[in-house]
Order: sequence, then C-alpha cells, then structure tokens
Amino acid sequence: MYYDEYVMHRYEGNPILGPKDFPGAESIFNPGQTMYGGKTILLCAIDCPPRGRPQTYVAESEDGVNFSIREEPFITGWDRPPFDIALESPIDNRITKIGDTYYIVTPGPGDYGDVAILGKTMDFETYEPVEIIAAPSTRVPCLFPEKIGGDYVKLDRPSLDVSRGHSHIWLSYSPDLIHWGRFRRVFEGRRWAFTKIGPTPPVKTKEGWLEIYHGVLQSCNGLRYSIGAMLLDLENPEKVIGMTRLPILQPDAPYEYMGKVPNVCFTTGCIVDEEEDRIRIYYGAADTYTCLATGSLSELLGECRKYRRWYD
Ligand code: BMA
Repeated sequence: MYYDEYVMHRYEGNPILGPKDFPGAESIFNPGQTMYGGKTILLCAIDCPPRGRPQTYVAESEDGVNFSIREEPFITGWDRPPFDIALESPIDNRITKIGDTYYIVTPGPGDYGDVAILGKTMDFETYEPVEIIAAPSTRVPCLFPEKIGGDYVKLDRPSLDVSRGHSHIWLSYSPDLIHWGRFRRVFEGRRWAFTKIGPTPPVKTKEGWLEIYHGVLQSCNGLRYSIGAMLLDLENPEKVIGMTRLPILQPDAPYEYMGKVPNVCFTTGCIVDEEEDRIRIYYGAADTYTCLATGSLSELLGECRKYRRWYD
C-alpha cells in the first residue's frame, strides 16, 4: 500500500508495459485510452531510438492488463500540408468517441511550438488527420463526447507564462469541431497543481462531467506530475461543482520516481464503466512505463463532491 492511495489503487502487476515489451524501446508511456469492439485500446507513446522520434502505437487487450502492441506506428499522414508544420513525433493522444467516430487530439511538436492536431479513426486500423485546432503552443485540447447546448465543447490548457503565476484550464465552443471560440476560464491549479495543469477528455456521469487532469509542482528537485479529479456541471461545463483537493495518484511507487523522467504520473484519459462502478486510469510512469490504477467510480465521485475550491 502506497501512502497516496485513498481512492485509486495501483494494479499489483504494474507496470503493465515497459521497454522490454517492444524491440529497441526505451519507453512505452502516456497512453490514450478507450474501449473498442469489447477490447481495451491504448494509443501508447513508444520511444524507440532505432526507429527515430517517439511514435504512437496501438496496444490492445481482452482483459485490460495483458496487451499486445502492433508493430507499425498508427498515426501517419502528417507529411502533407497543413500537418507537415509538425514534426512526426506524436505522443500524449487524447481520445473522445463522438457517435461512431473516435476523435484523437495529438500535440504536433514543431519549430513554432506544439500545434494540436485533430485526427479520427473508426476502427483503430486507419488514422486520418482532420485539422489543426489550436495554434502553438497548445498541447492538450480535450473534446467532450457530445454537444452541449447545441455546440461541441473542448477543454484547453493554454500556453503557460509561468512568470505570471499559476496554471489554468479553459473551455471553448464550436459548431463543427473545426472553428472554436467563446473561450472561458474554468479552473486554476493550486497546491500540487500550481506550476502546470492539463486536462483529459471529460466523461459523462450521473453526478456531472468527470474530469481527470494532471497537475505539476516545481520543487527544488525538478517537476513533480500528479493526477487529480474534478466534476463539471452537466449543463454548464464552465462551472466546477466539485474536486478532490489531494491528488488521486502521485509519484510514490519506484516505477514512478525512477526512470527517464523521475516523479511523473501522467495520464491522457480514463475508462469508466458505470454499470460495474469502476474507473480505470492507464498512466505513464516516469516517462518510461505504462501503469494501471483502478477504483470505484461512485467513491471517486463522492470524493469530488467534498470540495468546490482549493481553499475555504
Ligand atoms: C509533459 C508531456 C508528457 C510527459 C511530461 C513529463 O509536458 O510532454 O508527455 O510525460 O511532460 O515529462
């Protein structure tokens, strides 16, 4: 038992994926996550120096813990305009299913900073880039899974000017997933999420939109990445209706504080099963491994209901 476990619990067989699971890999981390055809799908970032820059690969599993990784990179087609502004180095994918389509937002790093590339797939076999939906430097747009009040909605973490203070998450609206506007501030990071913050695609629950996010604190020994949760109002997602004040996961296990980038628990999503009252969070540990934490959804929502603000 780790000291930070109160609502999410590490899978005892962690890490579920690591360098030994892919020939030549140095790290397998930060997976986009969803269910497709009854299987758990992870879009893993694999840094495999013999193959060049880090790439996204599909990993699939029947039981959610034993994964097989496909041999070839999944995200392709960034070699033509306008996507060729980004170097081919797709990691940190965020997946949202809208209707039958799985939309994937991926930060495309380049000479001007990171642009956010919206792509899509119907089957996790073929990937099609659609449009650049945020200017540099924006790494993390996260789509809601349905329209709210007639519009598509996304969360963003704008480029941070750390000298101006704390971190913040914003929200914007679109009629077509391409053109975005009406930007609104939603949430500010404090305490363990003071330095940086980043959203994941919100999940609809009876209690509100469950939003899992990462928060970063600068210490004298470098950055420390943890994971938190909050609830947004179902009809007005600009409104935070609850949050955990403590992280639901923070670097505490050896595979989280030892690796290529120590002290990192980083996620780009979660998988919720309301009927089973279960939430799974697949997360990157120390930018080296892929791990799993599970918990009771109702317990997590109960924790989120305890507070509305960082301080009272
Ligand atoms: C963030 C992202 C993640 C990474 C984290 C810690 O900015 O780039 O991919 O896990 O830093 O290095």
